[in-house]
Amino acid sequence: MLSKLLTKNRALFLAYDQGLEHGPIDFNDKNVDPKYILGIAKKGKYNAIIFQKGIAEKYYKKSKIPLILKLNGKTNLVKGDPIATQLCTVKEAIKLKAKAVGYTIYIGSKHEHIMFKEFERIEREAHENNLPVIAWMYARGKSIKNELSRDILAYSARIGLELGADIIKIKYNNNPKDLKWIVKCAGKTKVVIAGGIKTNPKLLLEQTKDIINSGAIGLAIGRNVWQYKEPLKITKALKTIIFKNRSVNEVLKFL
Ligand code: FBP
Repeated sequence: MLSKLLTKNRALFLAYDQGLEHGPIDFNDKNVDPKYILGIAKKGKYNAIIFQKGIAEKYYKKSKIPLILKLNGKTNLVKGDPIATQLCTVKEAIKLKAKAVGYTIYIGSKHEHIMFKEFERIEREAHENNLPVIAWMYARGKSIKNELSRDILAYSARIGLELGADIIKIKYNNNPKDLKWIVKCAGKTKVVIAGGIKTNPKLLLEQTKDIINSGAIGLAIGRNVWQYKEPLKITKALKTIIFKNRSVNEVLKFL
């Protein structure tokens, strides 16, 4: 099921669901346009692009880049323990020719049981239709003291495995030793790392190298690519580390 989404068991996905999660505050005149993002995904030959339904319906149609359709989401306007409920069905994802579906679970939130239940139903339907499921596993809510602690990240990873996710997407806490343990806890569920807010490009490449060396299969990254002044340059550097196992020094020349 996963082979269509991976290259040599590694992956670089381009995430563009921030318009719902954060609002247009993440965008400028260029990257506010989904066509610009599709251009980066195509020219950069990403393994897949991640959209919510509305953008997929209006912009994706003739694209050759595999689509991961996000099936739930929330805004950051509501405070308190988070919940992201289903916004789109597996059937709609199939109609849009998605190659996988994505779903966020806020573990630790007092609403996690609702997301577990919804995830289980979505996952069953997706798997019946040979669609892999990617779970964004984010520990959030009043009961979570530090969402980036080794134990919380490892717990998130293990829940992803227990629930049957094919890939989990988690945050990186900048500690390769922790990530090795986290990847171990995920077992046969593969791990990709979220990009986060825009950071120094050299640091991003160093983190990517550590992430790959720790056993994660790659990145599902957004702002650090499409907010970068030349997204195809950072893409080339990331891909050379992820797929060709090159060092940071070897790829710095691409920037
Ligand atoms: P970025 O690489 O831009 O951080 O995107 C990764 C991602 O998981 C997006 O898919 C999602 O919109 C966003 O981060 C959510 O992040 P958060 O919940 O921390 O605001």
